[in-house]
Amino acid sequence: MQIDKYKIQEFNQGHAQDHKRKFDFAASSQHNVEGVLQKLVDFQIGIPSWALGTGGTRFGRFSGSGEPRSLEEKIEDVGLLHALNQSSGAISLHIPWDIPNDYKAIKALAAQHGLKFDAVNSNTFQDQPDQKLSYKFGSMQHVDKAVRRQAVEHNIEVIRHGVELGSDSLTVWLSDGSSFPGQLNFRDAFENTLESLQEVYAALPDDWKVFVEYKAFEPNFYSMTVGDWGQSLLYANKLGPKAYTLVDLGHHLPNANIEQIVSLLLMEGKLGGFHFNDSKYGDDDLTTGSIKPYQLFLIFNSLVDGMDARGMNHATSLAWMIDASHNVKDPLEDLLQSVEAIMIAYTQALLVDQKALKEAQQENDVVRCQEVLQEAYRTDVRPFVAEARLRSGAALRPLQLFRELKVRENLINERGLKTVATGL
Ligand SMILES: [Mn+2]
Repeated sequence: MQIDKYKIQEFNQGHAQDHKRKFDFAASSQHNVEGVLQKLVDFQIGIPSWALGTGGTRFGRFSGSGEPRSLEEKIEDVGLLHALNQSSGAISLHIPWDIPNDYKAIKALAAQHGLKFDAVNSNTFQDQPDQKLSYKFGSMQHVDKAVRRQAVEHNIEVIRHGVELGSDSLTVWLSDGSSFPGQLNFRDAFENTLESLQEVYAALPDDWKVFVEYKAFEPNFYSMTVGDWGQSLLYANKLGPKAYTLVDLGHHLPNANIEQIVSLLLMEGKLGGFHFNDSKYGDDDLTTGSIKPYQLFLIFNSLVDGMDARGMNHATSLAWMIDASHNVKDPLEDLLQSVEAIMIAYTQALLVDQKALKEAQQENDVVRCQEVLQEAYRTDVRPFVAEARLRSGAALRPLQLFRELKVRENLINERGLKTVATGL
């Protein structure tokens, strides 16, 4: 299914008056509205191929209908999202779930939908049917050099696929660790992992980056070999200038101060990528902004402040991606909600009066500091996000149009009622 441009225009015309009233009101009390709008138009969030099907828990999966059955259909799905919001202009592939048969055709299809290929992701957290050695006791940390070698070769193969598609970064998330005290020697596990990562690093093309993603727990429950930002930063620093830390919102212990983490990583020039989701307890993979929207705003405030301090381009300096999995919602609707929440938090952060905040901090005026932050957070910025969409040819209300056009019903007609997205 493809969404015709005139349908979006027709829809927007129907909502134009209402939008204009809200936008004019919101814009009347802000400076530099044009600057903010341009930043919103430019900002793009990568969609991972594995978020397009219904996720599950380890207790079960309740598959939806009309899910993408192939890489081509996954690209089509992201194309639909991008047509609706013009903010989802990249897709992130997972190897081996998404190995293209014909690179040229896949690249052409993505280009047709206005999509780029974001970071490619390797997978050494499960065994594949044709795999020689098992990752049951880890991959890059493994005591057996042959297992480590296999994991390294897999990552190099992922880079090769990425090069063919025009991607320029590799994300490595390792499930390596231990579930019981004494199961492994922490130092050996770290050194084996570092050596393996160094071999992958050596295979990176000159203009590529590697992102070392950390996670506090799960699937291992006693130790994780890349367990927090400190460990990730250690690897990234030891690897070299092409290595960065990647922050996934759901990969922290409860109540971790993520805004402080991203602030310091940016200060060190070592924040490379970002995975959005939300959580109540752990790696819950819930819709971004559904549980802790204030935290999301505070994180964006640190991101904007930290990127501006280094003169970084908000849209292109970091790899922005959603990393979530949906068990009870339509995955496409969920992704539209996530993108909207990200754009709202980003806009609010852009509206923070950084000068006033700095002054209040210098005077130790704690009350004023909070007022400055919450002034931005409590501003209804939705008309700005909608205006940016209008200007880039997207729908004023993507989710509403998704339902009015009966996108899911169309996909079910095309693909069938009982389809299971490949990969998960
Ligand atoms: Mn992630």
